[in-house]
Amino acid sequence: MWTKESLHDLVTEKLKDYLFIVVSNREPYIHSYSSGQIICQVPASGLTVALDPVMRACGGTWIAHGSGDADREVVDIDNKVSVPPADPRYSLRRVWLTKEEEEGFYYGFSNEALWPLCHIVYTKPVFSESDWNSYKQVNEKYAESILQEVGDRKAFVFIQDYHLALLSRLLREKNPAIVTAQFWHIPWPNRDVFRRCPWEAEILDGLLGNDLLGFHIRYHCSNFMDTVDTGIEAKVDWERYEITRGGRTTAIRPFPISVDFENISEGAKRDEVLAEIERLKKRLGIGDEKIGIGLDRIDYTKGIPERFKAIDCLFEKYPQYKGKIVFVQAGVPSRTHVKAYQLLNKEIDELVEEINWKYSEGHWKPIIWLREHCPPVTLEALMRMADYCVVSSLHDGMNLVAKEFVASRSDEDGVLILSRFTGAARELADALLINPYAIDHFAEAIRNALEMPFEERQLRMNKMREVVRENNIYKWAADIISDLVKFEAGR
Ligand code: GDG
Repeated sequence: MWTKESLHDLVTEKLKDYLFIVVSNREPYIHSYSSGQIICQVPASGLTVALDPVMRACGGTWIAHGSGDADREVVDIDNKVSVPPADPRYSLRRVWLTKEEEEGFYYGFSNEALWPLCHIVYTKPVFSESDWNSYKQVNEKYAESILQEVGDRKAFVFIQDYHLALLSRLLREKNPAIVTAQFWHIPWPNRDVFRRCPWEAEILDGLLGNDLLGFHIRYHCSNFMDTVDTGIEAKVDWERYEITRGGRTTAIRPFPISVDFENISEGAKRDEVLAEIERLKKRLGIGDEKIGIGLDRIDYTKGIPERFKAIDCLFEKYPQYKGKIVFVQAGVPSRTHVKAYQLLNKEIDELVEEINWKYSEGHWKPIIWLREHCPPVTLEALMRMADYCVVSSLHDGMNLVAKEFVASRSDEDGVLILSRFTGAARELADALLINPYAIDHFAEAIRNALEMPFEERQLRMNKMREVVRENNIYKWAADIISDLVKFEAGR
C-alpha cells in the first residue's frame, strides 16, 4: 500500500539528483482580498485537489498561473510563496497572465475549444485563430518560467492537462536534458472527433515532446495512439504503447487518478464534521428526510440538469416520496465568463424552480440548491450525512467526487449512483451504474438507493473502499514516477 511516506522515499531515492517541478494552469492556493484582509482559498478543481498531497509528500516547486487578486502581494522576487500557508511543504511559483492572455488561452482555446472537443457532450467547440495564438504565447510564457527555475540543474517536470499541450516540446527545444511527463486529466476522444481541431498536428507534436504521457484509462491511451497514427508522421508501436517521432520516444500509459484515502477517511470522523452536519441540517431545514447529494463544479459535462430531471421523474412515478426525501446540490460556479456556462446556470436555475414549485408542500421542497464555494468541512459534512451521492457526468476523465464520497464513508454506509461515462466507473463496479441520458432508468436507480437494505449498502461500500484504499493518490504518483524512471533507464 502506497503512503505519503513511501512516496517520499521513492522520490528521494529515484529522483534525488533532480529538481521536482509540477506545472499546471490552476494554482493549488489562491490568495485574495476579503473585506480588506488577505485570505487563502483552495480552488474547486480535481487536478489541484489530487496533486497537493503529492507535492506535500515530494516537496519541490509547483508552477501555475497566479489568478488571485492578492497573489502578487505574498510572493518573493522570484514570484514564489511557500505553501500550504499553515504548514509549508513546497514552493508555489506564479506565472502572471494578462487579461487578454487569460481570455484567449484559458477561456478561449482551452475551455471553448479543447474542453468540449475532448468531452463530446454536444457543446460545439469554438476554434478561433486568435485564441490559438494566445494559447501558443502562454505555453511559451510557462516554458520561460520553468527554464528560469531549472537553470542548469537536472529536472523532472510533471506537466498537467490540456492547457499546456505545447509545453514539453518547447522545453525540449531549449533544454533536451529536462525529463518530462504529462498527465491529461480529461478524456481523449476518438480520432474522427479530434481531427476537427484545425491545429491537430501541432497539438499532437507538442504532446510528443514528453517522455511519458498519461491518461486515466487505457481507452483514452488507445484513442490518442490512433489519433497520432492517422494524424501525423510518427512510428506508433501498439505492442509497447510507445510512439517515436523525430528520433525520441514517448511512452503512453494509463494511470487512474485517485484521492488521499486515509486522510479523507479519518478526517470525516472529526467532531468538527459532526458539528457541521448539525449546523447544515438546521440551516437547510432538513429533518428526518433521506438525503441525496450532488457536489460539482457547475459544468455542462457533469450532467446536473439530467440529475434534476431524474428527481422529477422519481416524484412523477412514486409520489409517496414527497416530504420524505430531499436532494442537496452544492455547485461551485466555474468558467461563468463562457457563454455555454451562462446558459447552463440559467437552465439549472429554471429546472430547480420548476421542480420545487411542482412538488413543494409547506416548508418542504425536494431540491436544495447551494450555488457556492463550500469550505472543505462543509463538503465533508455533506458527504457524511448523505444516504446516497449522485455523480451523473455525461463524460468525465475520472471524477474525484465519486472517490471522495467512498473514502469519506468510514461508517461503511451510503450508496453511490455513478455514471458509466466516468473513468471512475471502471474501478467502482459496486456503485449503482447509470446512463445519465436515460432519465427513467436513472430515477429507478435513485429508488434502488433509497430502498437498498443496510447489508447490501455495507457490502458494496466496503468493496469500493478497498479499491480506493489500495489505489490511492500516492500509488498514482508512484506509478508515474516509477514508469518514468524505468523508461529513462531503458533508453
Ligand atoms: C478534472 C477532470 C478528473 C467541488 N465543489 C467544491 C469543491 N469541489 C471539489 C471536489 C473535487 C473537485 O472539486 C472536482 O473534481 P472532479 O474530479 O470531480 O472534476 P474536475 O474539476 O472536472 O477535474 C476529472 C480530475 O480533473 C482529476 O484528474 O477526475 O475527470 O474533469 O475534489 O471535492 N471543493 C471546494 N469547494 C466546493 O464547493 N473546496
